[in-house]
Amino acid sequence: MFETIVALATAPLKSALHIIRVSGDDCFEIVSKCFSKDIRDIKERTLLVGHIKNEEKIVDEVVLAVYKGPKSFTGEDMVEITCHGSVLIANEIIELLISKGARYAVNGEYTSRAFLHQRIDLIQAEAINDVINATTKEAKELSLLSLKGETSKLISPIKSRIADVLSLIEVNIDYPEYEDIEVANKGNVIDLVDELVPKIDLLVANGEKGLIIKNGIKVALVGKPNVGKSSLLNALIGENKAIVTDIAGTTRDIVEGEINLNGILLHLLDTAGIREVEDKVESIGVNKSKEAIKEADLVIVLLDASKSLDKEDEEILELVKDIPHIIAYNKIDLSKNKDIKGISISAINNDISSLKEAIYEKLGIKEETFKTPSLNNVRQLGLLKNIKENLLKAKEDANNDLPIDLVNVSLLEAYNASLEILGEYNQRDISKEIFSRFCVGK
Ligand SMILES: Nc1nc2c(ncn2[C@@H]2O[C@H](COP(=O)(O)OP(=O)(O)OP(=O)(O)O)[C@@H](O)[C@H]2O)c(=O)[nH]1
Ligand SMILES: [Mg+2]
Repeated sequence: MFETIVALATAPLKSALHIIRVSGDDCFEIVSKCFSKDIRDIKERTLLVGHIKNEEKIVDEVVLAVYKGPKSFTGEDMVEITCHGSVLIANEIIELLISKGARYAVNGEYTSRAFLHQRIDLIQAEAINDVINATTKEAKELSLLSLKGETSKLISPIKSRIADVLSLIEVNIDYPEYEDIEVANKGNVIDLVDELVPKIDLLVANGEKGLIIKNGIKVALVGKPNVGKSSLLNALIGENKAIVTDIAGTTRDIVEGEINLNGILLHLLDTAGIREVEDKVESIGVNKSKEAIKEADLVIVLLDASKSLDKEDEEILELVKDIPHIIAYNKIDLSKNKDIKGISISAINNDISSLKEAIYEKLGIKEETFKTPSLNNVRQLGLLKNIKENLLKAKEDANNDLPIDLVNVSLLEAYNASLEILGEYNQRDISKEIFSRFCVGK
């Protein structure tokens, strides 16, 4: 029994039109109570023009898109009411539908219904959110690939290969009397793990890049005072957001900016120059800079090309040594020392292209990465790593000659994690897997 839910699908603002979605077992019944035509017997997807009526009073002239389940987004009987774009009208229609037996939907409920009715898997459900929240064209396109089911296809073969070996072992354990079944041995497990682990490693690497395309990265600009960090932030974002002066210690708090670098969103953090200070406010700023280093996905260490490296620079380089970083020399226009090795820029002259290229290169994103479907959220990546760990455990147990039913425990864990990626965990039926592969019941 699926209650009938109703909600506004468009933003609650004045606009040309609004769309109200209704979905559930009594959808057609409820809509018929307030529409000028009876839609209860509609069997095919159709469009109808008519009036929404509260008893005899006309509320609005509308277009109804009627979807007979299961051929609808949710998989249920569903109606989309397109009305005029006044929030008052939309609310009046929603209230009317609620008075006739619908209830207001909670966040994500239409998508969760689509998942429950197996119209989409969990990866696709997550992708719907990603498409809506994408902040770059590239992120949106990557999420659309997941929505189309391309990402789900990456995990299905892995799930299926684990199921092959798992079911072979289970059959051996459960039906030892059958002689025409291949005997499961540790070789089956070792071959499986050797085949799948490199594939999983590739999926993880692609997924991590997909995560960068979707969410962008945090980039901290750090260095001692006066090297030009705030000038660099301003040059990167193309506006004078951060205060720039020749006084060391100008920036006290983090100043944020954002740019789209060839399709990757960079969340930039300009920080206070790091040095030993007595001043209370500045020292709080310096602590914040150190925190920013720890939180950043990438740190740009700025050095002054017109001066020699000193102890303060060395200390900052020490702070970032275990964090992905790029070293860049600023104020190259002042530098008499022409043979600087590394990236050299001049922030105040907007001569920063070599740094932008270095950032992009460091991310390892290629043209084709944008078109490569990937398991690119934290949940999916965590489960992928879980599959790998369990496969490696199964191989270790097999190599240690543990009984096959014990080796099987980790294999089953890996299989369950692959189901969980697709959101199929609760639908799992291992016996179905077994019987689909073997004629055990013959
Ligand atoms: N010649 C030259 N001067 C620069 C360049 N970049 C910045 N400056 C100057 O260096 C001084 C310090 O610049 P800021 O951007 O405020 O330096 P900062 O690293 O943010 O300094 P703090 O906020 O004090 O840590 C200013 O006078 C800038 O005009 C550059 O590429 N060339
Ligand atoms: Mg500054």
